[in-house]
Amino acid sequence: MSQPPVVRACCLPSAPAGAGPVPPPPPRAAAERPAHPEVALPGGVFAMGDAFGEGYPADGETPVHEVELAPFTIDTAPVTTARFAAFVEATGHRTDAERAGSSAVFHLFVLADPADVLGRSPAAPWWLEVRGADWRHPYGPLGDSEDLRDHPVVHISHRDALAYCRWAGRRLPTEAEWEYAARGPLTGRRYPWGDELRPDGAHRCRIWQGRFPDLPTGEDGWYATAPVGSYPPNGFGLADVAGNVWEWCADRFDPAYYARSPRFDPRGPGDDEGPTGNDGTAGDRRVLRGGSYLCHDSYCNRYRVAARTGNTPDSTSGNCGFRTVADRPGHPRTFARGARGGRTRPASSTVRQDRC
Ligand SMILES: [Ca+2]
Ligand SMILES: [Cu+2]
Repeated sequence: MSQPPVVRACCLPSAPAGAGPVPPPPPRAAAERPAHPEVALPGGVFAMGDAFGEGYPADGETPVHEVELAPFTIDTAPVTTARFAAFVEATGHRTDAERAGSSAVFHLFVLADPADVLGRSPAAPWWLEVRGADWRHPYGPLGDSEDLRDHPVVHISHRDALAYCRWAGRRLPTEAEWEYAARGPLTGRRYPWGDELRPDGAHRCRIWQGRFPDLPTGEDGWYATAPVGSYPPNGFGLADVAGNVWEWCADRFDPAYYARSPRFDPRGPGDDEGPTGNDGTAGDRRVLRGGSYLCHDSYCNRYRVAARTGNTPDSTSGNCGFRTVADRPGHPRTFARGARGGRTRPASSTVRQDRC
């Protein structure tokens, strides 16, 4: 057995909500589905993984390996609060954060009575568990998301994202699809736009500016999320892959996966592949990509395009959202294997917030 890798505190709290399975909403009739600004990608072969050796070893960004994908379409930006609101209005979906009654909010941004601050993460003390924080109240019950309609929706669990996808007739990207789309036409680069974080001094993504975690400068005009598309898109037309919010992918997360993943359309470890993840939750974690407004080189460089992390499927926080993909008509994924059912973690009253 290998040693459990050290989890480097990052900008993503793990918070088992224990809310039970989310009932699937009925799929929407095609004519009623919301339009997603999206881009059609040709697929093909690309080099997946960290060519610079800059990832945290526990994340498993290596080895770099060739992956081949079928054509697909992908949202040009994360799903916004407005789009998610349309889904909730149509289906009555209650998110995991709403069912749990609380979610994790970054300490400087809390809009709540002190009595509604339920706890602080010992390992990542910038995360506070706030009663009443959810997608409608990203910073707590004393604020709302009315002014954030064009921002990425947050406090979304993997299960919430899947429920949205079922309704919208879409799906979550596989981790490989996400990285291929995020890289754009560039090969082996560090960021979606090249190798330099700030070419000519320009901010190219919504990440932490200033001293983390107590002194944000808001140099680019934002402190938390920014409206989607606030920065130039990559060469495929995708905005906000680096920074802004973490984005759920379909796959289970296993740091050792790249060493054994198939070349064609890898979809992550299956239920039958034994324990995965480095936090002791066998096979439970799902992949998250892209980093968020809390990432900063001083402690978490996961806004790089190869960076990966995972979290339990019912975890929610103020920096976690998603974007969706769809197969292209006439281009079915030809490498399909059997569908896998999800597992639900047992209910827990403990909130673990040990990551960024
Ligand atoms: Ca992102
Ligand atoms: Cu981070």
